[in-house]
Amino acid sequence: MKKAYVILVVLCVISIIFGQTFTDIDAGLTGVREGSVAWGDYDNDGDLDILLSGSTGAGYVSKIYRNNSQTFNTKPNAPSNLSSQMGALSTVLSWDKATDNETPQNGLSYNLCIGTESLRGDLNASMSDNATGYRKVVDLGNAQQNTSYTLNKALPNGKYYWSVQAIDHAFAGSEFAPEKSFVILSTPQNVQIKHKDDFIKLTWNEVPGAERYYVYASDDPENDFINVSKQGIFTNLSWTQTIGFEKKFYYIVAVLR
Ligand SMILES: [Ca+2]
Ligand SMILES: [Ca+2]
Repeated sequence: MKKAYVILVVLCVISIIFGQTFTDIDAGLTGVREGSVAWGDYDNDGDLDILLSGSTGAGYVSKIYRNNSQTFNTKPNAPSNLSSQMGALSTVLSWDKATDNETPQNGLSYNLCIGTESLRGDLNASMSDNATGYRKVVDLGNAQQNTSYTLNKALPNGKYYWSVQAIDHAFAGSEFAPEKSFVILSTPQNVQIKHKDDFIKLTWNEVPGAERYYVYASDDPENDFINVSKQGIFTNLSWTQTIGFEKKFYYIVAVLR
C-alpha cells in the first residue's frame, strides 16, 4: 500500500493540474515509500519533469524522470486591460483574462508584481523574472485564478508600479503586461459633517495633487464602506446628499485620476 503512495501522489498532481479525466499510462515510475515527488523543469526546455525520492525497501533512491514528449508547451499571452480602483481602505487591481494555446482560458492563473519602483516587486513579489516573465517556481500565480487582486491595507502615500502575467497548466509564465502605476494620496484632513433638515453636507481640506474625491459611507464603522459619491453632489471641497435621518459613517478619499 505504501509503495503506491508516490505514484498516487503523481497521479493526483496530474489530475489537479489538468482538471480532466485521466488514464493510467503505466509510466513505470519506481514505487517508493517514505518518499516525495515534485514537478520541475530541470532541463529548462519548457516541459515539466519529475523528481522522485524515497525508499524502495532495498535502499533509498532519488530519480529524475525527464519529459521527452514531442508535444511542446508554449507560453500564454499576457493579460490585458489592466486597471486600478482606489477605495477607502483598499486598492483593487484588475485585468482581463489571458489566452494560451494549450490551457483553456479558465484554467490559467495570474501572478502579480507590485512595488514602489518599476519592476521592483517589493510589495508583492512575483517569484518570476519581472523583465522576461520566466517563472522561477512551479506553482500557481499569487492571484490564483482570479482576475482582480485587492490590497487590503492602507498604503503609504506614493506611486506604485504593478503588472500581471498569466501562468498556464505547465506553470509557464507569459511576459508581464505593460506596467501600470497608481498613486496613493494623503487622507483629506479636517472633515466636517453638517446635518440640516434632511440633507447632509461634508467638507474637507484640499489634498495637494488630488484631481477628485470619493465619498464612502456605511451604517456601521465595523462593516464595509460603499462608494456613495454618485448619490450626492460635489461642489468644490464639499459633498451634499439628501439622506433623511439615517445614522451614517463616512470616509473621504483623495484620488489622482
Ligand atoms: Ca523539462
Ligand atoms: Ca501553454
